[in-house]
Amino acid sequence: MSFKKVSVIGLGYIGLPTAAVVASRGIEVVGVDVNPKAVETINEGNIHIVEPDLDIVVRGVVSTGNLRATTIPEPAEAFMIAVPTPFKEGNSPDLSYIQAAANAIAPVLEKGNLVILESTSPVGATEKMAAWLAEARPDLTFPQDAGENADIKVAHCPERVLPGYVLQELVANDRVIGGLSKACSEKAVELYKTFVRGECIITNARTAEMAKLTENSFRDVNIAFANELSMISDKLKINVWELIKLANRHPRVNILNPGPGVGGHCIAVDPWFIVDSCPDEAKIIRQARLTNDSKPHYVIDQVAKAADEFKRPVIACLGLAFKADIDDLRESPAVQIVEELANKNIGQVFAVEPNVVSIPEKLVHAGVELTTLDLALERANIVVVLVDHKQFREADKTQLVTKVVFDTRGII
Ligand code: SAJ
Repeated sequence: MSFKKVSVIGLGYIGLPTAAVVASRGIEVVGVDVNPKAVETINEGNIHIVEPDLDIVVRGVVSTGNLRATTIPEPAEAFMIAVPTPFKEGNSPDLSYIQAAANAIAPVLEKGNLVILESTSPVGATEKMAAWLAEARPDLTFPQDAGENADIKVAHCPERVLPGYVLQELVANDRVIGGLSKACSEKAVELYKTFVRGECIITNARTAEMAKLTENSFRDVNIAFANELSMISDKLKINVWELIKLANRHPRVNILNPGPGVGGHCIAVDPWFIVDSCPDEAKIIRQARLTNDSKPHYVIDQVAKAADEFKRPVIACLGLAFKADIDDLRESPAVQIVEELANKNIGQVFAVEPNVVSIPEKLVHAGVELTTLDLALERANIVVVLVDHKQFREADKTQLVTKVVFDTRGII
């Protein structure tokens, strides 16, 4: 095996599963994270995020010594960077985490190393990362100047795993590998082949960056279509779920599901990277973002109108996560809806979220109470289904007959 020691920078929703899977192939993996608490948790064989079966894999590789976490980078043969790429004010990409990761690993880089950027990035980010590395290490050569013979190989290989199915998709999905040179791509393929069963397809870094943004924008645009249909259907007094089911009977139609909005750190963010690069051309992509971002306000207005019919109703909001069966509340439309409903002070707002033990401070401040499903259903006048968690899909729904129900996920 050509890679004996690999370092993963950023031990979050992508980095930790990647580190664990690489380690499970018998490679020594050093995970690096700026959060000492996460590092401590992982070194104890535990995990700080919710992802099915990840705890078992992490416990296994930590106990065999194949995975260890630290806050300070150390030399390795390959570095896989999986840090956040949020957007700044004005929806332009914030590359500061990538820059910080590059600066952190630069001192330990050695001739022959491979550096891979896995974080979803705007077109040109891998070239920028290589430039930051080169600036920090003038004693080494990099592909942008030295081409095929560079001391350090650099590639972009965007992560494409679906939260909730990360362990399966990490291994099964095809990977797009965009090196800054042919030699960079080939070296990256060698690394991914150690744990990926899918195909590793070589392209250049810019195309790999755009491929990832395209995948998520495709989904965003299609969800926006479904969300637009749901609002049209409300107005025309049509059940949107039935409508979509019928239209999807056509052999070439496959409409996605409407919802309370689009959340998470990926689909609600990545399309903006394309819009930021090509504002005049990316018209549909921008409109899809605006449509999906407007959906939570639409839900809030509907619920507020219904609340007007009661004297201080109990409003039970089912789900806070950004989608089903995960604990991730980042950029969640459900959180936004619950917070704004509570701030409107139109009733008592209960939140039910079986995947967390506490709710964000801003919700506590707004007066939201985290309750069990049973209590919420017993006390509620209005029920708002915001996430299609398994517990809600399987719950006895007879109690709902007497309530005003807003089912944004079509589970009822
Ligand atoms: N959603 C809908 N209707 C749908 C599908 C999703 O409203 O029909 C909502 C979800 O509820 C959620 C949001 O969209 O709020 C995003 O969920 P998702 O399941 O579509 O995607 P993510 O963000 O969990 O993961 C996506 C995936 N990308 C694609 O499917 C093209 C995943 O493969 C990527 O690796 C991930 O983004 C990422 O990290 O970029």
